[in-house]
Amino acid sequence: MEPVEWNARRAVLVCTESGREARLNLMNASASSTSASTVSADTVFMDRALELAARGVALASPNPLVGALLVRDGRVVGEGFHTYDGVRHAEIVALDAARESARGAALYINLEPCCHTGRTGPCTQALIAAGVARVVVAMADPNPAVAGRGFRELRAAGIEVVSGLREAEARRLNEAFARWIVSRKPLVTLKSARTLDGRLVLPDTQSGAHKNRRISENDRWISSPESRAEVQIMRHTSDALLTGIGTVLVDDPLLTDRTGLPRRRKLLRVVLDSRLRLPLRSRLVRSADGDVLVFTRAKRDSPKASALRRAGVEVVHLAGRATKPDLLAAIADLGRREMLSVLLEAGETLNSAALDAGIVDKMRVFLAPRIAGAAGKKTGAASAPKRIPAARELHGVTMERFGPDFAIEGYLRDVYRTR
Ligand code: AOF
Ligand code: ZN
Repeated sequence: MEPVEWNARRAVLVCTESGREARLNLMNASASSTSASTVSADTVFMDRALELAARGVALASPNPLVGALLVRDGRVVGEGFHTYDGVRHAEIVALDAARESARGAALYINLEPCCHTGRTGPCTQALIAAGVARVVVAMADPNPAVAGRGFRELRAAGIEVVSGLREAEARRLNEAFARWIVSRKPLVTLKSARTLDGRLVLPDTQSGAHKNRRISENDRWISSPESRAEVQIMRHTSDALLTGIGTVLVDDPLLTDRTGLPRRRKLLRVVLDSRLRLPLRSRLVRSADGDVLVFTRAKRDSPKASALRRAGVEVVHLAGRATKPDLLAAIADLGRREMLSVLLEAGETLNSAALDAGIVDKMRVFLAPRIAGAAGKKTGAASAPKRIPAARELHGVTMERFGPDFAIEGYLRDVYRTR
């Protein structure tokens, strides 16, 4: 069986790794509505390029997800995808596989070929030298070093260039790269799960704290097993996970990527903890292995900071007077660490602070058709606003079902348009 199968109808990627199935929900559910019977050969090959690109999930960052194939006389003569450690760009992997068969072939690729020298030479020149006749691309490269110049170089060499096929899917696939390459800030996705009476479900309630409360297996979770599996996929496709100390104290979450799928860098687990209250005995600290980072305003040389460092936690001091860590500074720091995507899994306080600070690009809310009732204490409730500001509208809103739950997703920022 193919390790990754592109399912255009449902606009999801089904990824099978060592018998394990995981849905990689990377595409916009509404973007791909073309039925299989009406797609052109070009579209079929572009879907293959997208499918190849998605194999680079968690392996390509901080580079984009790119897949490419070379087709001659209707036959695939070479294909490949980019991983950061593999260094070679996708089109070069495909060229190397096709060798002489590349002459006169068509290249299908989800991202504009580069024309600059970074860790590798310009792909445009390699394609020209190999005698590729036609290049079909889904989207322009948002990287300012390329941004259209790749197309111009290919056309100037007499290569036919077609652009824009499956563009919506391609843009969705590389939205985190687009956000980061232009702004040097990660794409931040706020994820939360709620009951129908609006109670917040904390990120990872299978914790010691909850075990002590003697709640039944069914009541420990409010969102469905299907939703929880989806959240694991969301963690897998993210470079970092951000939470607040409140959530850690209440819930003692692990916050790891447990999909079992390969990743180049561990999911960086980040806690905003202005007073450095993170318990040394928390599961987060006990499992720290170069992948736990705390932003704090506590003194750099405090005994607690030293103890956390000895336990393998990176403690980063945020300067300034405010009592709360500066969200913008934390996000900028994560961008400097080449974190393209941050998943925010926190309580009400941090969620609303993040929304107010304008760091949230995208939201995904899982609604579980259950009622917590009076017993479902509201966790970390933010104080009521003095006045209700004009509500912001999300765009590109889609909805998906996970078991009995509905996941509603939308964007607060067009990452392809703004800085
Ligand atoms: C990739 N993989 O397959 C393609 C990319 O530092 P470098 O040399 O790896 O260049 C990275 C840039 O190359 C990247 O930002 C993007 O603009 C362009 N195209 N990158 O990592 C690929 N085709
Ligand atoms: Zn390249």
